[in-house]
Amino acid sequence: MEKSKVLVVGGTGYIGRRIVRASLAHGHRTFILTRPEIGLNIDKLQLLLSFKAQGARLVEASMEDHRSLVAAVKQVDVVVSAISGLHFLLQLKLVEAIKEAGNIKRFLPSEFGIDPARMAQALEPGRVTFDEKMEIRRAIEGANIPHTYVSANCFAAFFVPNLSQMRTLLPPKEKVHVYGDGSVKVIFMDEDDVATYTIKSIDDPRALNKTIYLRPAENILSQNELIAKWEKLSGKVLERIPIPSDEFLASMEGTDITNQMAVGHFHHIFYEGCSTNFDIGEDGEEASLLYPEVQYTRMEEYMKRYL
Ligand code: GFR
Repeated sequence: MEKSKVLVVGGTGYIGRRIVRASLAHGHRTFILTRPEIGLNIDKLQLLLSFKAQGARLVEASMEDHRSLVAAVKQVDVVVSAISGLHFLLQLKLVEAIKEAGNIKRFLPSEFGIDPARMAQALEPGRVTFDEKMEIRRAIEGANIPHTYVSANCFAAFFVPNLSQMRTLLPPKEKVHVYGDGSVKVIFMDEDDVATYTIKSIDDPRALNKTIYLRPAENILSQNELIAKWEKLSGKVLERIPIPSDEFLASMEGTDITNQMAVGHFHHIFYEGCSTNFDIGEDGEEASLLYPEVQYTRMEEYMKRYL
């Protein structure tokens, strides 16, 4: 079967650039939405030019120009959005364009985190992440657009080398704050693997109108297991400082909105175990079972580059 032509929206972003690379690597004709708003962001422009040199096609369109979006969508079969959390609701315009164009066989909106359908009780203000994703889902399903939602759980770079410490992306040297008793199971994903599983799902009928959960067995780890792996690799012993749940939540007080959102997200992940505290139901599939051929990166491997 001819491989789908893919349009990536948000293709210069943190996960979007990886989805562009995976799409090219898997032999899809790959188109990247190039927005005039890119302005003077030289890094993004040069990244786009490097993708163009690798065979991707840059498609000029603006989220503010409906006709340009319809014309862009008409050139492809599949649209993958990896728009950043700051602009989730711009995707409503993308849904309108896909609805009008009528040719899209699969639309993947910008998800790639915890399953928002399970976060109706999430804490303020971080709940906005999940509420906006659900608004996009309602628009997609209201327009009967064929879709796949990818719940990728925790991007390793934000949660693994730092042993899930907040406000840093680097390993702690002496002390490590432990959430509760550190035993809650969490799923960590190498970002390149997230992109691989995403691209594998776009032409897979088993993923049609389903949520694909990325839950590879060896990456389901507690914070204690993460700390032990790092201590083994680095030869260091870290002093553990337990943080009870209420004390952690209280740390929201008086901090900026970004930190408040993150504290909420961390609480759901590391105290409630929201990435692992449920069984995948009828509306879901697990990626490493669908695609066992993917040699996903284990977290010891991921940590080695930080030694
Ligand atoms: C795992 O799924 C999610 C993760 C999700 O669905 C929504 C949000 C998150 C992450 C955010 C990713 O940007 O939770 C926290 C946030 C990342 C972040 C890490 C923000 C502030 C920090 O201080 C931080 O410390 C590493």
